[in-house]
Amino acid sequence: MEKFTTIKKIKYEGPESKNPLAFKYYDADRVIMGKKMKEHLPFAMAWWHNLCAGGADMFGRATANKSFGAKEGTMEHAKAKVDAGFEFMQKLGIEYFCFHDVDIIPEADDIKETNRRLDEISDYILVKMQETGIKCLWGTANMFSNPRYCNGAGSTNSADVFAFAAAQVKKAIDITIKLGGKAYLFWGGREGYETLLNTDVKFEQDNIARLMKMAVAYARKQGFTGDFYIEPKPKEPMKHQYDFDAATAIGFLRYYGLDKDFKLNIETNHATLAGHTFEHDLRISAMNGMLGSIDANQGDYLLGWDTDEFPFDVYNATMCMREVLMAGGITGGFNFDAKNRRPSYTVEDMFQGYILGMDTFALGLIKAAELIEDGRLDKFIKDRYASYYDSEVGKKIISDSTNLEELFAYAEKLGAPELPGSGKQEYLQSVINSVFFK
Ligand code: XUL
Ligand code: CO
Repeated sequence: MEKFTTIKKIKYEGPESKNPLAFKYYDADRVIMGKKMKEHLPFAMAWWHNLCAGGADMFGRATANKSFGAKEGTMEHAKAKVDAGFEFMQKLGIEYFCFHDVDIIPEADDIKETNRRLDEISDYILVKMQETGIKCLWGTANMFSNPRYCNGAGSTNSADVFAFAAAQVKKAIDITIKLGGKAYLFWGGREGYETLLNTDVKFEQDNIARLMKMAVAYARKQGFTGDFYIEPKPKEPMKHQYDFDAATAIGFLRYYGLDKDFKLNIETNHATLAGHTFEHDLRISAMNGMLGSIDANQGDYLLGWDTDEFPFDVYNATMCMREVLMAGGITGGFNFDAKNRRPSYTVEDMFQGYILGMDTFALGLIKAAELIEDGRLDKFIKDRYASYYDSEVGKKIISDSTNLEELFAYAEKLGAPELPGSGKQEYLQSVINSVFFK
């Protein structure tokens, strides 16, 4: 039965359109730099925000009704969410979804019953996938909401809780494989600490790696060929989280020999919480060959927490798409890990959040391609390092054929180098504006 009876299929109407339920920039089949927009931008729906969360916060209960006509906490409700989710994705032309195990069913007190429910709902989801052609981008286990994970999952001090986490990961991998997921994700929300007074950091990190290694071994044994992802985040809910940012997660993966199986899922608002720009964490991942996927959202510069807003900042989306284009695309997708603001509680708001996000990324793609075609930024960067390619000493440095003694003698002969050339930040920023508003 149709759940969103007031909403028709969302169409592209172009920038002149004033229709609040139409795309202004996302034109799925428009070709940019040789590829269709929908191929550049494999969008995904986040099951948890879109189908589960009603806008509750620490100070008040939900404003949006996500019952979809069924009693919450029942399997009927779980199925109603599947129906609503697939109708929602179809109406928006979204081809992927991402889920946590407990987003798709109400968790039972007993793991056997939880797993039975997961089997039942994944059968139901599979049918919908076959009917619609919609695919699973990634699955994950929620190992942060249940009180048993108050001290973490892989990093917990309790061996029984660790074993329970392992069981949950096994089942979440089974369901992800069953749904043909492209990747399996770890977001370590509680994998961190509140105080070093009670924490053995090395012990905890060793155990997180053990859990990840077991996950890889198990999934590969089942024939899973997709990527594993770590989604870095510096804090919230824990004060200090081990997967702080891209650089930290890459160091961890290399140290434990997990870097061949894992890539990173970079989330805008997590990068900014770590004190970086979004494009910084994308660049660090890409240059290490580990840019896997993106959780697309944005934070609020006035607030110090993860607000998970729908992407609106076109400059930011452009810088993201510039990184993605320069990296040759991503193998994952763009998952809207985003939620409506609490006072935006209607069905139209749900659709308009996604329309905003998809249009913002479409604009980002268009503008990033224009920046690359304009060429001034790339040329400036190339020229900036020219002394390494043009001079004898530069060539020696980058071909690893000199040493401190030789450079010492060179410096003495030189007396003092000239200033290294202006960084021209203000000029480059004006280039961006001139490409944006021509
Ligand atoms: C939390 C967050 C998660 C992960 C999946 O900040 O981003 O929703 O994406 O667990
Ligand atoms: Co996320």
